[in-house]
Amino acid sequence: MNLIFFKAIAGLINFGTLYKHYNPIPIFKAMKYFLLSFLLFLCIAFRANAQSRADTTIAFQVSGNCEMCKETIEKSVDVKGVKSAVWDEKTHLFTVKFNPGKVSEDKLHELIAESGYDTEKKKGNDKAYAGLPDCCRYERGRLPKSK
Ligand SMILES: [Cu+2]
Repeated sequence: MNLIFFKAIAGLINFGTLYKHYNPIPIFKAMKYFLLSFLLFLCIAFRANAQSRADTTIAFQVSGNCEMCKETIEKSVDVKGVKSAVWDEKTHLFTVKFNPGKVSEDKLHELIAESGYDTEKKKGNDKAYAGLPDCCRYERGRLPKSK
């Protein structure tokens, strides 16, 4: 947003300077063109902004066993930008809705791994895994697939 305002101000200053030197068209016409192009610019800028802030939903595998795992996994991604997070005990599929402008996909993997659980991309933290209750000691080494 700062850049947008900087550009808008720079545009205003440029306009004034140019107008003094060339005076090619009546001032009202010039103002109209300037305002129109400025509005158009704002529209484009806001649209680009809105698009980058749209929520997205992804799903990936996270190891785990039970209801308690579900709680730990889902709570681990309770950060700004995450709208919903559901881990399925049977399929081990973790479905998360989040805002990519506020939190990255990699960060989500990181957070889950920190809580002791393996994800498709990141191995769970060993210390955190050792601290899990017995029922939650899932079989390790099945994930991550990509490494
Ligand atoms: Cu568990």
